[in-house]
Amino acid sequence: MPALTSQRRAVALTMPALLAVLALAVTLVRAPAGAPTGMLPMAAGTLTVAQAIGSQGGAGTVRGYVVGQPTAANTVLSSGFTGDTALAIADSSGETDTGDMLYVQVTSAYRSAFGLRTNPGLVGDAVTVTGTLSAYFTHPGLKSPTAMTLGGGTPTTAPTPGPTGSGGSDAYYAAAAGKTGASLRTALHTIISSGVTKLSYDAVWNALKATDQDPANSANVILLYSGTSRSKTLNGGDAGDWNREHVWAKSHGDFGTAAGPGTDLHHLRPEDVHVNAERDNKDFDTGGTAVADAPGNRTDADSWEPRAAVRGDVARMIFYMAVRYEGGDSWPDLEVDDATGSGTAPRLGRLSALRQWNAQDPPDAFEKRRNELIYSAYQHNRNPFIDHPEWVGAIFG
Ligand SMILES: [Ca+2]
Ligand SMILES: [Ca+2]
Repeated sequence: MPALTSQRRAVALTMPALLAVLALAVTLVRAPAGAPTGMLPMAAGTLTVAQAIGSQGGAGTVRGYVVGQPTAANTVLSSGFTGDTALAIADSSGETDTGDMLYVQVTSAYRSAFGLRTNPGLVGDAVTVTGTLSAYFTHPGLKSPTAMTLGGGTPTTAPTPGPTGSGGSDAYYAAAAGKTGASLRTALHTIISSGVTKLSYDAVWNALKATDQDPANSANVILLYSGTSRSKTLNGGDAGDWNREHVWAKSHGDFGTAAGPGTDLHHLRPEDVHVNAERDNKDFDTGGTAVADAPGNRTDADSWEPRAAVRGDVARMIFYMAVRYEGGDSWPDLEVDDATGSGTAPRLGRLSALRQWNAQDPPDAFEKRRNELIYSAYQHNRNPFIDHPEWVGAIFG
């Protein structure tokens, strides 16, 4: 978090100089007065956001920093994104004045890569967009994009090299670079425990409605074990409702629901009230009989085997908890063991099954999106094992 913040500040500080150069370049190559804007040579004609706001009408290419999601002429969300159809870009990555932003329409072809609901980590990144410079949300805008790319050929800061090249999260893990085993574990514990915002148990309801939203239906959440898509409004404690499943069962360490491990979004998931009660506080392991209302899951007296699509997700949540909570604060030291039936001890197993599941079910888009959203909008820490599943072997191997 501190590394990212200072990096973005550095980007913002260099912008006036960059703008001066760009403005000069555009002035020098600008077509004769009266020529349509669409006739500007593409290579040299990239506009700043300020220029695009002043050049509405015709086609153009604009470069700016993603600052949020516009929802109305004077409203731009900077977190908790609700859709993939619009971006606000600005000449400064720290811009807060909507008057200095350009609203960019994100058409269906670009939503999976540039929609903020799907990619909340784009905030602060530079993008270059080509399209029609015309009003969007009754605000200066760019519509019907024909090209959208990250960056734009004028990098202002070099990215911090990361351990194994994980794109946007490299800077976050800089202090873990080159480490393995116990020293990697210690570095990750410090990284993921720094600058964390702890949620109240009540705030978890709304957070889960965002982090676990059904990609195919924004009115619903996906339930972890059963895989069911269910209305966000059915959160509660009655039959047919969904509630807050603690994947690291809260009796294993008896940490309850005060702000801390019991409210940590990285291991909390929506689940059907009845299925949640069936899983109870069992450890995770392979085997058992089929669970009727959660297809693909199996259970026996002391263990639960999740459906194949979320086995890796469960494993990475458990490994996160073991490294996040090391007993140095007021919470117990949570540890993974290779057993089941550990009762109320701060232990959860079975390590051998969890390692296997991490390998069998690598991080998917849903899991990565929720990690990004928890980082950008809620807790401001990440699950390292989603970004680097190979670190399970490096620490728990
Ligand atoms: Ca999965
Ligand atoms: Ca621990």
